[in-house]
Amino acid sequence: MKIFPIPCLEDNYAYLIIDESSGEAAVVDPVEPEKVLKVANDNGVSTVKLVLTTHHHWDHARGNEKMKELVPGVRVLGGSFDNVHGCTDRLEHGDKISLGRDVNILALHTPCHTKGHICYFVTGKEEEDPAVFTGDTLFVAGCGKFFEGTAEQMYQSLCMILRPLPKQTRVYCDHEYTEKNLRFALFVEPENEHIKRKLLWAKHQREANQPTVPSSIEEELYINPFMRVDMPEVQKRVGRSSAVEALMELRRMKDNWTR
Ligand code: GBP
Ligand code: ZN
Repeated sequence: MKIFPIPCLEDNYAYLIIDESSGEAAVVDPVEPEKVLKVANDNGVSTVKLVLTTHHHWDHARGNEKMKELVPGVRVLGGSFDNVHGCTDRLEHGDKISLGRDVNILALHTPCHTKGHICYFVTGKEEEDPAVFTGDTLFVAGCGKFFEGTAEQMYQSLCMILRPLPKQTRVYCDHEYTEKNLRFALFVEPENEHIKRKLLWAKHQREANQPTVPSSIEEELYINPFMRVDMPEVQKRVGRSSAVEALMELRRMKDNWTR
């Protein structure tokens, strides 16, 4: 499979996933449909079969109706509890969808940012690393705001559903927040060399106008404070003694973080 990040709006990403054997494609959160379809055309896509919607927020789902007009017959997938614009197929946790010959997609229900948020775990040929499209649940070195859920739910989503994915899984999130997230991460863990190195790298990437996606699940285990809440040193740093409480406190701190 081939994956193209497509910058949209201010700091969003849509994604194009191509099954090379068939030329069929899926698109993740195509908020600017024309932009996404141009990348598809330029890269030999025969048909866009699927829209994979992570959640109902307008900066992710607003392009769905337009996609249906431009690509008759396209299926629009979205979480059952999320009332997604233009949704044709409501997904439950564990639903499987195939694309072309080699691509398989697994829906992971990761509530909290929104009630019906879905992450998509995508595998291609056996020798290829899998990918996970994490919407606004998991960002590189960060996580989404808790708009429709609790810290308990975000802990489940981040630490019980996403964290156990294969370590080499590539992480494609929906916003370019990496630099700010890493500056916050370094405030939480000032001694963490992985965060320092990643921050330098992220600055270079952005100066060169390049995306900071993908990271990997393994990398997130080293740099993402919200995924590291089980560690005593992180709990200590935020003055909490359980993982869920540390997650709640980290989110509160980040919401008020202005640097
Ligand atoms: C900043 O601090 O840099 N630009 C600001 C943050 C996702 S977008 C903007 C912000 O709040 N972003 C959201 C988030 O979860 N951020 C995590 C973080 O800052 O750590 N959105 O567009 C947001 O989900 C939205 C759309 C929200 C419709 C509510 C509705 Br309704
Ligand atoms: Zn959102």
